[in-house]
Formats: sequence, C-alpha cells, structure tokens
Amino acid sequence: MTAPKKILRLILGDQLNIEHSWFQDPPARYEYVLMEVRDEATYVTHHVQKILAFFLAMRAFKDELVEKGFSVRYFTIDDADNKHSLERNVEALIASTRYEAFEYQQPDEYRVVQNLASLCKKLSVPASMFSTEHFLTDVDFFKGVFRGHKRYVMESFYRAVRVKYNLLMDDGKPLGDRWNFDSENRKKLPDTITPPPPLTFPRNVDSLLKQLDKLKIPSIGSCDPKNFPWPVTRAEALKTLAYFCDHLLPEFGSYQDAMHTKHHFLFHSRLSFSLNVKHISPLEVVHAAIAAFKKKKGKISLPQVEGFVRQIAGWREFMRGVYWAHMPKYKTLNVLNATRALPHYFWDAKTRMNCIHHAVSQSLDEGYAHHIQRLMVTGNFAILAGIDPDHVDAWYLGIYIDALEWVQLPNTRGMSQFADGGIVGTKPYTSSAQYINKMSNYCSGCFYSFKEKFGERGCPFNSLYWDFLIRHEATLSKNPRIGMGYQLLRKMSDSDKKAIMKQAKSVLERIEEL
Ligand code: FAD
Ligand code: DLZ
Ligand code: SF4
Repeated sequence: MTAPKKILRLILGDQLNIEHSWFQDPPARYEYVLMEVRDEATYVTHHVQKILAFFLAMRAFKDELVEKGFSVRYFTIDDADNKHSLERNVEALIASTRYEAFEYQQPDEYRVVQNLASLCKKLSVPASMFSTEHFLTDVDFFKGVFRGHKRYVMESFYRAVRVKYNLLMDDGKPLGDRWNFDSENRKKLPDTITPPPPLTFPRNVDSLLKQLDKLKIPSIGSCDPKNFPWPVTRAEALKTLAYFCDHLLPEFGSYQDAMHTKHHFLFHSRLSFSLNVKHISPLEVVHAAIAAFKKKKGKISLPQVEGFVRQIAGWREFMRGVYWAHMPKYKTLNVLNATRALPHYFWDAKTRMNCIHHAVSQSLDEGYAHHIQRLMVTGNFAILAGIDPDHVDAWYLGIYIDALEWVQLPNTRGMSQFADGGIVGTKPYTSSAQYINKMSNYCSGCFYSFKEKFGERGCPFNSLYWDFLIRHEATLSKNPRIGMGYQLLRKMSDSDKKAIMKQAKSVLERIEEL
C-alpha cells in the first residue's frame, strides 16, 4: 500500500517561529522543509557571522521540530540533492509526487514573494500562503493610519500601535501624559559608567566555518571559531530578553544614542537577529519590557521603557509598512543623484577617521553596530560624500547580523541616505563632527580635529556637511526641518562658502586616502 500523500510546508530561514499555529496541526499530515541554499547565502556578500547565525538557527529549529515529532526534510549546504535555490528544491520535491499540496508563510522580502508566487503557478499541486503571525501590524493598518494624509509620520503610526495594543496607556492616555521622552534619551556615556557585558552563547563553529570555506561561500568580516556569540534558538533569545530587562533596560533610553570605543553594545538589547528570524515576537518583547518596568518601579523609569517600546512597536513596524507600500520602486530611488563608490575603509576599516574606523572595525568583528553608529557615522559619511545608494544598501544588507531587506532598505536608502526624498524621514540625518563629538569619545583619539574645517587636520565631516547643504540647496532649502542649517549658510560670506567648497572638493578627491 502506498503511503498517503502529505502537504509540503516551506519554512524560510527567517521564519523560525515555533509558536506559529502550523505547529498545532497534526504532524502526520505534513512534511516541513528547510534549506540552506547558495542563492540566499550569496545574493549579497554577507558577514560570515550572519551566514553562521542563519544556518545554526535553521539547524537548531529543525532539531526542535524533529524532537516534537514533526517530519522534516532539511537540505544542508553540502547536500548532494541540493539545487541551491528555494524554488528549484521545492519543484524537485513536488515532482516526486509524494505531496498533495504546497504551503508557505508570507515572505518578508519582495524578491522572495515574487519568486514563490511564480513558482506556485508552475506547480502541479495547489499552493497556499499563510501569515507569519509575527508582526503587530499589517499593510491595511499602515494604510489606515495614513489615509487622507499627505505624508507618513512615524509618531502618528507609533501612537496608533500603542493604542491598538494598549501599550503604556492609562485610561486612553499615554502613561505619564506624554507619548515621547526622546529629549531625555540623548546622553553621552560618562567615564563613571561601565555597561554590563553582553550576554553571549559561545559555540564552537570551526567545522561549519571550514565547510563554508571549502564550498567557497563568499563572506566578509571575521568570526572566532571557538566563540560564536549570538543567540540562535528561542531559548537563547528568551535569555537575552530576560538579561536585557534585568541589566540593560534601566539605562537603555538614556544612552541609546551614545557611542564608545570600548563599549560596543552599551545598553542595547542585541535582540534584532532573534526578532527578525521570529524566534521571539515583537509583542512578547515589549510586554516583557513593560512588565519589568511595572515590577521594578524606581529602578526602571518610564523614559527608558518608552524609548525601547518606540523602537519595536514604532520604528520596526513603521519601516515594514513603508517597505510594502513602496516596493519595488523604493529600491531604485536616488533623489540626490549620488553616484560615488564606497571607499575601501568600509571593507577594511583602515582610515584615520577614528569614528569610521571604530564603527567599521566593530561591524567587521561582530556583525553589529548600533543604530546611531549606522545612522550618524557610516550613514552620515555616505550621504555627505554622495555615495551611490545601491552601494550603501549592499554594504548594510551584507554586514549586519540582522540585515534583511524589508528592514534594511527603508533604514538605509530612506532614513539614512534620504534617497527616497523624505518618505521615511522628514529630513536627511546629516551632521558635522560636532554631533559625533557630543555623543562619543571618538574625536579625542582622532588624527583629525573635530573643531577644524580646513587644512590637513580639518575633520572631513565638517567641510562635507556644509558642502552637502550648498550642493543640495535647490532640493533641501525649503525643508523647514533643516531651516537652521540654511539660515547659518545664508549668513556665511561668499568667500567662506568658496573655501568650504574647495576643501570639500579636495576631501572628495582624496576620499580613498582619508
Ligand atoms: P536596540 O537598540 O536594543 O533596539 C531594540 C529593537 O528595536 C531592535 O532589536 C530592532 O528590532 C528595533 N529597532 C530599533 N531601531 C529600529 C529601526 N530603525 N528600524 C527597525 N527596527 C528597529 N535593523 C534591523 O533589524 N535590520 C537591519 O538591516 C537594519 N539596518 C539599519 C540600517 C541603518 C542605516 C540604520 C540607521 C538602522 C538599521 N537598523 C536595522 C535598525 C537598528 O540599527 C537595529 O535594529 C539595531 O541596531 C539592532 O540592535 P539591537 O537589537 O541591540 O537594538
Ligand atoms: C539570510 C539567509 C541566509 C544567509 N541563508 C539562508 C538560507 O540558506 N536559506 C534560507 O531559507 N534563508 C536564508 N537566509 C534568510 C533569507 O534570505 C530570508 O528568509 C528571505 O530573504 C526572506 O526574507
Ligand atoms: Fe570622526 Fe571627525 Fe571626530 Fe575624527 S574628528 S572622529 S573624523 S568626527
């Protein structure tokens, strides 16, 4: 007697959600498939720790499913039958006639949605798509918030999410009678404070590293083979969340914008990979933080927890809304017509600009930099220098452990590079050395002087900042959010402006030598 046909269910590398309702269904009817494939491992040059993190997390998820009695087909990267693309592997499995239907969860990336939709048209069995049951909001919610509005404002969206989920609310009003505590959350790290060490999960990854090497999977960055640090299971993600609530949340908001040469993680949660692969849900993360705040009143203040909830319930969901509202066009936007290539120090950190040196070398060593390093150091330099947003995107999408296009693209092309002309943010996030010096200890150890614009030691950020405003005056001068910059520029004499433009030109001519 032939075995009854099963339903084939695909699980992508960023769909490792054991709480999904799929796993309440009777195991005997389904076969789950996960696959390590060259297409996903090479569509951009990823950081080696990112490839390791995805493969380790997928392997651990497979083990968990098998332990729970589910039937799983797992393609390892060196599997002889592996066709190295999601679609080709599914096609081959379906061709075996062992399955009566194909099911998958909605991918987060436009590219994968399109590929799977075309695959389904070719299959000989019925196919259906399911929700990932992960996010707090969907496309309709995003559209609903902004219906009738000329532009998106993150703050309005965030407030709507707070109300919808009753997060930090008090009888219909925001707790503490304020929605936003940003102004209290912008401190430099004083010498007297040492942030707690990050919670890590040391693993020996020597054999997997050797395998990637043997298979010639390209990568950037480094990894200590004996000490792969990131959480790659739900249990580890939950430990990271608990550690955050106990040790880091009390100072999270205050120092969320601070940067330091010695303390890379400061009070940040390091939860982005776990969230993005769906080991943990945004709702359980914000609920855990709010519960810690309620339990430890006095130790954790409202601005700390509000700052954290804003990142997850606000920015993360908002960015996803923008991505789906504007893809595929978003990926081509370049309103500032930036065309320059990324200089070599984005790949080797060899530059006398101490801020870039630290932000890049840390990213190469750890696959991580926090929000302000990404926005106000590397991103700031890229927009000021007029780097092509395609190059900037590829760098960000490759280098960070948490980088997936749906969240990387609006952050990079939108918020950081203003290549979308202001869809995500109301103004370009640019600054001179003044801001970097205010928020970090980078400038004190730098070859360049944060106070100078000119000469050999003039900080490149200074001349580039003013030159950027001059270059883009036609596009940006009417923007009220950067009115201050243009007011100062108007007071500048023509000869000062000429000197700045001359200095910026020379900086850009020497961009590879800075
Ligand atoms: P925390 O500071 O502890 O914040 C908590 C959580 O809030 C994060 O884990 C993340 O899920 C969420 N969050 C915070 N800021 C944002 C934001 N702007 N957009 C979306 N979620 C946010 N985040 C990614 O997950 N993937 C990316 O590819 C990515 N690329 C970025 C590129 C640029 C240019 C910038 C400026 C930001 C980018 N971010 C990205 C957002 C942010 O930098 C990271 O989420 C954060 O640094 C991850 O570290 P953490 O978990 O310690 O975050
Ligand atoms: C990032 C990544 C990598 C490096 N490798 C794989 C893989 O081999 N198999 C897989 O299913 N997913 C991988 N991923 C994550 C995918 O890029 C992600 O699941 C899709 O882009 C959908 O967001
Ligand atoms: Fe960066 Fe300029 Fe400060 Fe040096 S002086 S660390 S280049 S901002």
